[in-house]
Amino acid sequence: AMVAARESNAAGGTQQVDVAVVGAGFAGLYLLHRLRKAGLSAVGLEEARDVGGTWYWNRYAGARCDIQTIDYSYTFDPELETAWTWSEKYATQPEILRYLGFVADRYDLRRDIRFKTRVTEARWDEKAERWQLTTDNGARVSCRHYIMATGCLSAPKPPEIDGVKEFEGKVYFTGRWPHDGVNLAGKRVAVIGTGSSAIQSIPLIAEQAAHLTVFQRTPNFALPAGNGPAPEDRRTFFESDRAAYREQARQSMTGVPYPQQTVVSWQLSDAERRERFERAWAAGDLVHILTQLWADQGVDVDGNALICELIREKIAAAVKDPETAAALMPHDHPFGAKRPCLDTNYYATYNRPNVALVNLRQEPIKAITASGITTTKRSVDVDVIVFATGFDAMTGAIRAVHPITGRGGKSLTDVWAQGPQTYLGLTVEGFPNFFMITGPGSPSVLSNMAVSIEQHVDWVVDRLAALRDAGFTTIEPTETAQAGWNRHMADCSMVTLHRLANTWYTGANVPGKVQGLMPYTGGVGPYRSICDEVTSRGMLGFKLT
Ligand code: FAD
Ligand code: N01
Repeated sequence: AMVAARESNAAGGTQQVDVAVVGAGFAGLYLLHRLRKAGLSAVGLEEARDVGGTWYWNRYAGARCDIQTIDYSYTFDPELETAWTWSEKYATQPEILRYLGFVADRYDLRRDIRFKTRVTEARWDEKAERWQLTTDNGARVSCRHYIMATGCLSAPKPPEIDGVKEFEGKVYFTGRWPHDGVNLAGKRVAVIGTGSSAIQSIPLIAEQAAHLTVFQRTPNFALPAGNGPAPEDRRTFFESDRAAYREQARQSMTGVPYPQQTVVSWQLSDAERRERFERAWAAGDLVHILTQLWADQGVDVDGNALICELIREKIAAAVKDPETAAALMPHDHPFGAKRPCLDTNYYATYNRPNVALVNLRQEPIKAITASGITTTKRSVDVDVIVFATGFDAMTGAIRAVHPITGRGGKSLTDVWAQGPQTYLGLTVEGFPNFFMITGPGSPSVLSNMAVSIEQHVDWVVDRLAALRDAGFTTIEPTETAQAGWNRHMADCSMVTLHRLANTWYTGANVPGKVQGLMPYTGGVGPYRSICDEVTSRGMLGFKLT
């Protein structure tokens, strides 16, 4: 059927499949594998030249995962787990990309993927009960189900600074790094941004460049990565009972097998709190320090402030110049309300003679000029500008397909004018047979994404197979279910501290974007139970026809 479909397309026809999967990252690859096993015909449509998604595009020096790779892996096939061993606690981007290539080969997935193909429009044809997809290279696809596995952090944010076009030097985006690398030797370099991408790349850029100037608007909390071999305790737990290890991750709050803390901060003495903190700091484990210090750290501002203070002490100790150290200390958000970063030589880099920090809170950028960057206080001449300015997160890649037209000619842009509305973060009322993997309203970016992606994909593919077997052709959430999910999202968001920070979780990083916490804060395990309950109660909240 695939061959026939390809041929019909070559002749200017439309490829007919059961399911179109947009994106060939972690999510798209697993979808294609599961759909094939379920006996559904599928095509993958991917803008890039190869698989990998995030790990295809983000090739800047220093790019790594921040969830330990032992956890940031597929778990659906025990044989795959024994066939691949990670070399480090936090693998590099090239290694993760190799892994995804290995997975694509192992399950022979590339043969169903059309690369260099960007989906530009999607329309629901009510009569045919099929989606019609348009792409930038003229290929057309008609599918019963349309699944966007387009990524939460895949649409780079434009620079939003006047004059970028005037600049006569080289400009790079961390999220679109050239494949053959960039030689910065002898160059004067500017990095704009101090999020995770910047914090990973700055130490390596500083080693190469003649001079580096970092332009910081908002400081972030960065924790020592302590990279190296996977830690003994986790490896032992994993090796002793792999199935139990994975199951604990699936039922956990963040998708990493850690228990719920029960001791709250005020039950501990100063010394006990410090002891816990120092142990976590030395462990170099983002999830540990985010969830395991004390039970109120993520839900109570006072319990949280204790940690902020301890981290600021560490910054003061690491950075020699007191003014630079003070500028690097976050004061505007609770720890964890914004994604913390992993530090491999980050703070120490500011002790180098060839590195300077410009605090944009004191001297905002006025413009980029032909020769560099001008703030309200000075002009810095540079040869290279690196934008580590982040992404139009969670909804950017979905909204970039425009229009997505559902029932009655309704456009998703209009339906989401006041912010994304979804049921379970997976589906949207008025858009039959449309699914998002890690969409707004799912735990996604607040979790180990590997675990969340597998859960979403399993749930969606199992439902599609069950619908087919029962003779249904369409599935769509009800208005009531969607409204209920949005209320539940809002209720959950009042419990954690995420709402107290202006971040890409809330849309605050993109001028003009509607503000509101986009990921589900109720946790990975509870979310899984809800999805399972929807199924066990006869597809609660869905209309099937
Ligand atoms: P992606 O990997 O983003 O893949 C989406 C794909 O869809 C892309 O290849 C894109 O080209 C394609 N696409 C989008 N729109 C279209 C279109 N219209 N037409 C055709 N193709 C399209 N998460 C963690 O849990 N742990 C980590 O340690 C971690 N580290 C990260 C490090 C970096 C540098 C970044 C940017 C993110 C990190 N993340 C991490 C989040 C990461 O995005 C997810 O873990 C995961 O890789 C997402 O997989 P995905 O398949 O959902 O999306
Ligand atoms: O993007 P970001 P990122 N002028 O949005 C600044 C994952 N990830 O690519 O905070 C000046 O976090 C902006 O300043 P402010 C991870 O989930 C993981 O770094 O808006 N500055 C901020 O400092 C992460 O959270 C890893 O005031 C401007 C920075 O640019 C997510 O991806 C590695 C500006 C953007 O930071 C995004 O991370 C990389 C402007 N006009 C990514 N616009 C791991 O470690 C933006 N900024 C696994």
